[in-house]
Amino acid sequence: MKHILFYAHMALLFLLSACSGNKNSGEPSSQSYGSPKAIVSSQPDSAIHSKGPLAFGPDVPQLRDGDTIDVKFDVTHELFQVARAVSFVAWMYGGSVPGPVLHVKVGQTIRFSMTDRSNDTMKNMTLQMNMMPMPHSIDFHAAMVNPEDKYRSINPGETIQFIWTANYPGVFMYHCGTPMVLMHMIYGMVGMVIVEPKEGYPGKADREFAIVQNEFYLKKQGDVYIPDTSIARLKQPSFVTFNGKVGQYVINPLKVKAGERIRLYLLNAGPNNATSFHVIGTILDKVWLDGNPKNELVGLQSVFLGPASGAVIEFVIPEKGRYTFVDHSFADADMGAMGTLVAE
Ligand SMILES: [Cu+2]
Repeated sequence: MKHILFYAHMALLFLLSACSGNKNSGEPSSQSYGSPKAIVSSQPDSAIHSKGPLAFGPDVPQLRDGDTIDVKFDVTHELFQVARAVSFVAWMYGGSVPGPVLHVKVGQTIRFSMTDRSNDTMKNMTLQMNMMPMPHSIDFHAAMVNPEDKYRSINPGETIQFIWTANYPGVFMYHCGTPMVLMHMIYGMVGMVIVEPKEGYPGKADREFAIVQNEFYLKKQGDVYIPDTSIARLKQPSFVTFNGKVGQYVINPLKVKAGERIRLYLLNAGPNNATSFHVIGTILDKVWLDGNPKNELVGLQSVFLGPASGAVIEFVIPEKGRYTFVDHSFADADMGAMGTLVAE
């Protein structure tokens, strides 16, 4: 009898462990590691510069169905305006700073393609901007692949293609990893990937926004500005922004309604400084650190994120009014990391 009980007990333990998946990570055991070698070719793979479940913050792109998702965003060098009368030639993913938000879910495989078009766009620019075509690359923090292969630099005119599978839910960063990395990041090469849990984020929100915080380090040169690596090394930003433009949501507030539950996907792209994100007039009801619902914190006045950290933040708008959101490290708010939610 004792033996039967022992075997029944072991069988139950086995069944329980099989159901709960990978005990080490707390994530399902069906994770996918690595992928076939990246392909680099000397031609653009199409005339289209971007495709996939992409949108520019504060918009959150729609998820797409299917196990494999085609995603493409190319690199260009273009003039970008950070603040009134402050523009510089930025290095962009998908034509903006930060790059587009990519939205996928756990288990989906991303078939990614990127052409370095820094040579194309430069043809349209004046010489005094003094900008050369440049090798670039992309590093997805949401992927688990060999960085020497997938995150390698490609030359102007070349295309890199590789696949990766989303294993963990979260709000992840992507960025250019071409040396000098600090320089490529302060030129604008950062962006957000939202990986939803397979079954979606728990609960329901009335409204969603995606916000990337990042720093700009600029000095004036002629009529335009240029990023300055020496002040970036000192970690003394010229501007700190939400989605790339100083105070843009003070000028054009995000519209919400009293009583609504807001879900914010927040990424601190840095590259150097932390953020202490706070919404004046409410409390952060739920915070999933790095966007994984297993990392839940509740009732926070602010959420502190170092560079390359993200969070899903939910809060309720208690009543009609104007709710300012800031990096509560107030030097950063003063340099542009400030926005407004207007509740009618
Ligand atoms: Cu780059």
